[in-house]
Amino acid sequence: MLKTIDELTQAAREIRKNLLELCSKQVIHIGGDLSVADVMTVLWQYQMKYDPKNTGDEKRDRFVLSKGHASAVTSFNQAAIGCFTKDDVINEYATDEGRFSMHSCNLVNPYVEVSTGSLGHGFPVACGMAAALRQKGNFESRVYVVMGDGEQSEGSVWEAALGAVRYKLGNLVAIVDFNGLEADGKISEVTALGDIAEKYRAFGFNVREFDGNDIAQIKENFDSLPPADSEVPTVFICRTTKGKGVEFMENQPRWHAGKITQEQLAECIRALDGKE
Ligand SMILES: Cc1ncc(C[n+]2csc(CCOP(=O)(O)OP(=O)(O)O)c2C)c(N)n1
Repeated sequence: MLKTIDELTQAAREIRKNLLELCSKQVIHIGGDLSVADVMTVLWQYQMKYDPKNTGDEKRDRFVLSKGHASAVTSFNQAAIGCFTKDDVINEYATDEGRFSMHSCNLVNPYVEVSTGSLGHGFPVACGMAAALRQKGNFESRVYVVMGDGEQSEGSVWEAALGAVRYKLGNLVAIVDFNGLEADGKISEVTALGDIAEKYRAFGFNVREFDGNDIAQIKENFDSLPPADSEVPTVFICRTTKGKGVEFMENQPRWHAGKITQEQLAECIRALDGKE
């Protein structure tokens, strides 16, 4: 596992390069992959207790990608910790026999705990997993779940939030990738969420709000999580930029999903390497 902010910053850059390479071959949900890339890198390559060689370990942490369309950024992070290779992801993506596609599927990929894609479903399932762990007497494992801000308009999210507090799921860490955009435009114009942090606080969550594209802030918030055997669920409201790291994609709803040309790929890689 990685340890320092420098290592994690470099790793997040590699994840972005992987995403862009794949995006030059296939349509992927690039905007929301890039916004959550820093959080996912710190989560998978630093924070989570997860051994790819022992995926049935009861003591492992669980991960649920509730915004299931961010499958590519998940797969590349899983590749980085040895579940498979980066080239496996690129070569198999969206092929008939492949393990990787536009949404995460556990029928073909054993490193996916729960198949997702239909928004609003992963979070309730994650709450159920967290409740089951506590009922089975496992007070060591955590359940991490990543949601989108657009996804917050699903009613099931708020039913699950009620349950998370009611069942004292201190082992639950919900992460909202608050990039301000969903597929059709601005959150504030599609389904305004108001003060999301205040809403979760009112439900009874331990709320942290920070810059979700700042590796140091992300790491600090993971480092200071309450113990897994505590009784109040945590939510991270991560302020991010959709398309982060690629200038022409940043804050552009058009880049919710798409494909880039080889010329664009070269331009993006140069920019990420700081040569422009
Ligand atoms: C129930 C459901 N409705 C609609 C969609 C289609 N859809 C896929 S992604 C998306 C936008 C989601 O926005 P957000 O959660 O903010 O994700 P991000 O912008 O981070 O990619 C929509 C509406 C879906 N996958 N599931």
